[in-house]
Amino acid sequence: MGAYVENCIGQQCSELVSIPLLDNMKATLKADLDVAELNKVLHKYIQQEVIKAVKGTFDTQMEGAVEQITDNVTRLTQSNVNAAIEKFQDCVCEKAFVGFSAYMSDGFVVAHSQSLSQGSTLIFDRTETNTAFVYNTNTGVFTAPSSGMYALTWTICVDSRIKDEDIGEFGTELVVDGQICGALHADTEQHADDDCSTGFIIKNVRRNAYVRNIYAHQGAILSREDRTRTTFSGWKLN
Ligand SMILES: [Ca+2]
Repeated sequence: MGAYVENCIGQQCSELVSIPLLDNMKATLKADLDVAELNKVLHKYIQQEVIKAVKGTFDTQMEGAVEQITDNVTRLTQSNVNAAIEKFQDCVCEKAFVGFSAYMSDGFVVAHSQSLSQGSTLIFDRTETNTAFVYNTNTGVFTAPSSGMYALTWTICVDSRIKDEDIGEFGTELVVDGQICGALHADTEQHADDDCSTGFIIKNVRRNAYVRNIYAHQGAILSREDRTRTTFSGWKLN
């Protein structure tokens, strides 16, 4: 071997390594090994380990980044969707019609008229329109589902053919949130000559509204399908 080491030339010498050995004489021997193949294997092994380590770190970081981006996009998208839904719901609520249109029916009006005394609430027992039952046909009170500007109108007709002390005369007033906001009077003095009056108001309503009788009446309110109707209506403006 010694001869091989000594005989090596140029680059070939770098592929040799000298290892001290001991023989039975406990004298140092010397072995020269060719490690060229081992170097190649080690080089390849180290290269693979480095690639594996770098790739592992890169993949982990990329997975984290992708996850973060996905979360952000999901949150942003969800936020936009929720905002769009709320806007749509607000829009739908704002545009939903709120109102009622009530009248006194044929079979109800005469007995109801005769039961009224000063301060009694007029009851319109039937409705053509009554969104979410805002008008109560038992109490005669319209309850605003939300405060805001409302249009309110009522028409009172008196019957010229029904007589007690005299033929038809009724006085009424509109009460909004406990305050008198309008009044009207209908009176006929001649048989077969009915009389009607209409009141109209635009008013901010916070709680409720109703029509009440304001003095002792004569005869009966007129509300007949073959002649005319006595009505009370209201609707929200905004
Ligand atoms: Ca009269």
